[in-house]
Amino acid sequence: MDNLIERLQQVEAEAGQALAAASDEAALEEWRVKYLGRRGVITEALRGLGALPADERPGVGAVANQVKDRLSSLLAEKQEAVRRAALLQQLEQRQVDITLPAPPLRRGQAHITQQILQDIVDAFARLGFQVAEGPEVELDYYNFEALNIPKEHPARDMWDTFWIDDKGRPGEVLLRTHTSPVQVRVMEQTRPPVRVVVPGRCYRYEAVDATHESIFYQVEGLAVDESLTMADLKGTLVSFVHTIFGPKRRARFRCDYFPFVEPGVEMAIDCHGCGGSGCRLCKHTGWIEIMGAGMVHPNVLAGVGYDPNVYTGFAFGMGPERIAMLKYGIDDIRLFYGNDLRFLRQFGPLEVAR
Ligand code: FA5
Repeated sequence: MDNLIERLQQVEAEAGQALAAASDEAALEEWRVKYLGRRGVITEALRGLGALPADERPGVGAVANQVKDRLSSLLAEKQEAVRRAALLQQLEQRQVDITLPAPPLRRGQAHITQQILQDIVDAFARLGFQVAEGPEVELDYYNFEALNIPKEHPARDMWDTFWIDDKGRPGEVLLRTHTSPVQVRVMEQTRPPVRVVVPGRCYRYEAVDATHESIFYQVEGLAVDESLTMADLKGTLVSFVHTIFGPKRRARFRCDYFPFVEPGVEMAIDCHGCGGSGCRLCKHTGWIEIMGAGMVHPNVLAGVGYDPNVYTGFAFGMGPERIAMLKYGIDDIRLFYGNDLRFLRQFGPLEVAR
């Protein structure tokens, strides 16, 4: 028994020295197989165990296990040291110059539609307008009826509508075709004076082309007070045009029809392509229409409980994509929502250094 234990101690000492000399992973593996492997030196040394009397075997077995455990933890330590040394060496060989500037990062930016919406809203905020919003899934009542467009009225044909099949309420729920219903919602909630702009998404069952999308934005405007006139409407909208397009743009108002205003107008600006002399862009008229507007119809005012004999107001509605198209010379509205980054990245910071 003593012999065996001595032999194990001898093996342990020898193994310790061998381990100290091993300096890479291959040598460590070789060492492991040699000393701790199934056919290794320790297993070999324990061959004689069977010849010992039964009561001595556990004592020797325990010593053997302790030796194995110690060697195993020595191995683990050494493996860690070797790995670390290899890593250090690797780092030294592959030195990185941390003072080099990093490659530029692309920074995100607001979508062109959001940018122009912000510009439009800012232009009106300067004139004292507040921002209001309303639901995109709207009731027929707000989208049409309260705007002086009763059921079966032919003016409904002006808006190709997506109807929503709401259980038990056929023909009552729709995707709003314009932001004008928010006029009514705002007036229901407030007393005059009112001055709001309403940016928001609208939906129409359109044949999509270069100037029509089926999902697009509008910005509505509404002002109601005791003595507002057409002059206020014109002054406000001309100021808006100058803020967005520059002080040289001229505005033209002509009669138009919308059931919820009386009188109704369309506003056009002189064509930036030709300065008003006529070109392909303005279809040789010299003018480009940018919005519908008018004095709020007395029926609409009365419908929300405003006395039309006391209060008057003006309202307008424009397509911000079209405003952006004119401002930036974009010739197809489908570019806005085609998710083509080559187009979108033109409207923001391209790259900035970290
Ligand atoms: C209206 O929707 C009225 N609610 C505007 C209004 C408000 C008039 C208040 C009077 C008082 P219209 O259908 O013309 O009007 O649309 C207004 C603007 O929305 C258009 O000039 C256009 O710029 C934009 N627009 C309309 N349909 C589309 C479409 N399919 N795609 C993109 N823009 C559109």
